[in-house]
Amino acid sequence: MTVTSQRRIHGISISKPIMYGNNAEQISEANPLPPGAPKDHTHIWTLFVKDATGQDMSLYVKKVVFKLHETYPNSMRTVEKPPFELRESGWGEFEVAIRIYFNSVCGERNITFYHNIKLHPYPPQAFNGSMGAPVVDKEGRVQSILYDEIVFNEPTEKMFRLLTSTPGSLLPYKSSDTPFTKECEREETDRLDKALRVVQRQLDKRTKEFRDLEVDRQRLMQI
Ligand code: SLL
Repeated sequence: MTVTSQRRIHGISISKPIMYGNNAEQISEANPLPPGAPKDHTHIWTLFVKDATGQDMSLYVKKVVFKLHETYPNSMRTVEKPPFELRESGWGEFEVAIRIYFNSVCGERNITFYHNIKLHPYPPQAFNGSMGAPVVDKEGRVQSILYDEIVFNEPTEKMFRLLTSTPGSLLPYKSSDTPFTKECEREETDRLDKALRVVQRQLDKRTKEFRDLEVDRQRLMQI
């Protein structure tokens, strides 16, 4: 990794909204036990982490490692391409550690966070309105999903370009590491400033949308 590609933009941070959690369905005739799964498994669940705006996370994520309960064979599960999700069956709820490894161009250390896999639709009061309380969707699936943000402080220049590219687009940046002249640098800073303002507006809008959705969800749970 050259010095140029690791150069950081001071004074800004970029936040990427993410959603993570699990959904779960009871084993039934319509939703049978996967071949080879132990007979005492009662549910099929999917655990996932994704970009909340629908952007392809592999722009900046190299892999996601899910550390399951030790009752699972090969409890460290690595997913190296999107969708960053895991489908499994089981009988019990447990806490899973989710570790995100970023692309080396990001110059970021990995991050770890935790999620409680939920299989059952508990009454809302059991969670006292706390985040991540499971809800049941129209298809009868249990959903326990949280919204969060990954904040990149003083991102590298390449990382900044990655994160401010149009949502869902392919990498628009050139990988040339030619040093900037002063003038180029000023132009580049102006361009980045403009891009940053656009992205910030989009993020503010999305954040508000997700907050509103969370409020609606909390309200629905009280009904
Ligand atoms: C506990 N919460 O603390 C429980 C553990 C473990 C869940 C739940 C399947 C493992 C297998 C499974 O559902 N494990 O295939 O046997 O005791």
